[in-house]
Order: sequence, then C-alpha cells, then structure tokens
Amino acid sequence: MGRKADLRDRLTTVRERTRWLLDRVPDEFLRRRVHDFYSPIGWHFGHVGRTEEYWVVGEALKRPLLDDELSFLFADLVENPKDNRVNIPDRAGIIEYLERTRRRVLDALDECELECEDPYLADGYAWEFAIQHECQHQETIAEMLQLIHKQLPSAVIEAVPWQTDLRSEMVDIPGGTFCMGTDDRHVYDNEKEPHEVSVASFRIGRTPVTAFEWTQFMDDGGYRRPELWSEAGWAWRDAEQAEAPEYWVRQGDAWAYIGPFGARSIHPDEPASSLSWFEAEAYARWAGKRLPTEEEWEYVASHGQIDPAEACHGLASWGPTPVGRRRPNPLGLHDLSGNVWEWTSTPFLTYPGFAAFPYDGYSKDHMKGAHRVCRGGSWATAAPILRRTFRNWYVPTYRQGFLGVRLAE
Ligand code: AVJ
Ligand code: FE
Repeated sequence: MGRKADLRDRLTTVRERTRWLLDRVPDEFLRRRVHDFYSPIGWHFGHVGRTEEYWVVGEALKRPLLDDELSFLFADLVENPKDNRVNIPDRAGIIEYLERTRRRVLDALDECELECEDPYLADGYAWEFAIQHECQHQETIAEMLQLIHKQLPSAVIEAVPWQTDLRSEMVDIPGGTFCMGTDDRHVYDNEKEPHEVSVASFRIGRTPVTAFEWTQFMDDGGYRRPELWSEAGWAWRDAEQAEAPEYWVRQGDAWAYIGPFGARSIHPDEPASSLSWFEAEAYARWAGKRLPTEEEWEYVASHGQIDPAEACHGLASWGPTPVGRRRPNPLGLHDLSGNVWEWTSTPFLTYPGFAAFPYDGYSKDHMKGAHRVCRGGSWATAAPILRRTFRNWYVPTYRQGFLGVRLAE
C-alpha cells in the first residue's frame, strides 16, 4: 500500500473508534464539566477535528480554517478556558464539524506531494500527528466516561472470587548501556533525540502490581499510615480522603470497578489501576521497594520488540486483563506494553538535543518538573501510540487514568 493509502486507511480506522466512543456518551453529559481537570467531554471530539484541520490545512498548507468560531471553541488555548468550552455545539453539530474538517484533511492528502523537505508534509507528518493525537484524546474520553459512569446508576454485577495463586516476583536485570529515545520522524518531540544511557543492575517486577496485592496494602492500613507516604503524598491523601484506588467499589469480599462502559468485577490478578503517583509511591514504600526510573523502564522494554498484537490495548476488553498471561519479553517480563500505564519515579523533562515540534504546548510547556512520566500504554491505548519510546505524563495527584505500578529495587 502506498503511503497516502496507508494514511487514509488509518485515519478512517481511528475515526471509527472516535465515533464509537461518541455513541457511548449520554446527551446530558456532552457539554458539561464533570471534573476540574477536564473540559466537557464533547469538546474532546470537536478538538480532534480542529487539531487535524489546524495542522494539515492551516500549518502545512497555510490556508485559512473553515470556521473561525468553532476552530476557537475547540482549541486548547488559554484564551478559551475550560469553562468556556461548554458553549460547543450539540451532538449533531459536533458530528458535522468532524465530517467537514475530515473532508478538508483528506482532500489535502490527495493534493499534496509527500516526498518533499517540508517538515509538516514530508512523509505525511501532519496526518500522522493527527492520528496519534486523536488516539490520545480517545484515551482521555475513555477516562472521562468513567467519571460519567460514577454519576449514573450501575447494574448489579457478579463478584469474582477474591482468591489467587499468583505471587509477585522480582527479576534480576543485569546493568548495561542502550539507546534511549528515537529519531523516527513520526514520534513526538519529547521522544527525541536518541542518546546512550547506562543503567546499573537492578530488580524489577515480572508483572505490574495486581489488584489482589493492592488489597493487601489496603488491609495492612496502607491508606491510614502516614509513615508510608511522602509529606506531599499524605497531604493529598488527606485532602482527597483516599481509601482505595479511584473507581474501586467494595463488593462483599471482592471489588468492583466503575469503568468507561459501566461497573464490572475486578479480577484479583488484573493490574491495580487508577492510582495516583502518590499512591504508587506509598505502595512501593510499604513493599520495601521503589518505583523504576524512566531509564530502567525503557531499558527493559528495549529487549525484544513491542508488538501491539501481543498486548492488551485498544479498548478490546472492558478493562485490563489478568497479568502474566501474555508472552513475556526476552527478560521474562510481562505486560510491559498495554494493560496499564506504569508510573516511573522520573519527572517529565527533555532529552539531550530536544527541540519543541510542532508547538511548545505539546511537550515543552509541561517540562517543568511537575509531572511524572508513565510508560507502556494501557488497555485503552490505541496501537498507533503503543511503542517503547512513548512518554506519557501526569501530575502526581492524577488518579483518573488507567495508571498502575511496577516495582523496582
Ligand atoms: C500527554 C495525555 C498529558 O491530554 O494533555 C493531547 C496529550 N496533548 N493533546 C493531554 C495531548 C495535546 C496530553 N497528555
Ligand atoms: Fe489535544
């Protein structure tokens, strides 16, 4: 398949999933803010259309956008604060806007020569950016559907027996030197430039921490013992009155999870998720271990190839799947890719040779040390952004994502 046909094909596949998600948003939530962190959920849908038109038609082709008012309303700009974003059109208007912007993006693809030097056009950079950007917002939309389901009545669900033979295990990793990051044209700016990194010998969990293990932490008073928490972590726990991971609901001896598509029973072997960085840190202290660094994470992930077909990803299930059941990498580690994002101890900062592209607001503005990096992708992450070098980042109080933890020592 030619490059243009490949882009057209993948743009269409990604959009089908966006529309599938839109069908799962109740009308009454479309234009409402449900949480401080987030814009109204409907904004995210229009925003993917606005973003692709902006980069392809506006920046690459240097042409005016089709609708100034909607281009503004769906933009992530300080002049358009989240409270203003409730003024977006209704469902039919959002769908129409998505269709009109997509038409222009595809027409531009037909028209352009991709074998050129222009940084936006060469090998279809702007279209590829649009695909990956849409995937990221799909995951945010899935996160927001959880917040919505928390406010809806949930069906009665059958409890899964709360017992397991799975035991956590640490794997010895001999130190070494590897190439961190990449110079692939289509990755985000924060994944560049490739550079050599040395890692000392360490140990890392064969799998992420499981839900069953998390309940052992809770049963041992994990959420009530300040000595397990950093000062900032305890202040957060206290303010939040956190007693369990976000979206966990007790169900007799077992637990249920309010997910993006409704409540479901938690399997004891699934990775613990919706954890803030502070919770992950407290758990590690309780276990007598620590979080891996970002370098350690990418080092272990650089052994073998990441194959999306082998990973739990892309909303193919209703939540994460039990750990340790998929093919391990050559070091014997399971679930590095997909299932849940894994918090690292590392602040989100630049690599040597970093240059912001295509705009400061994607990465650079967030590289001030306030965010921690998480790696690997989740069950809600789409294949186009499932890769070894992909860096995601959140503030340490963020517990709304599909975020888990793998221990190191
Ligand atoms: C990397 C998930 C934190 O959602 O703010 C989407 C991704 N950047 N549009 C975010 C992003 C611009 C970003 N995160
Ligand atoms: Fe965005």
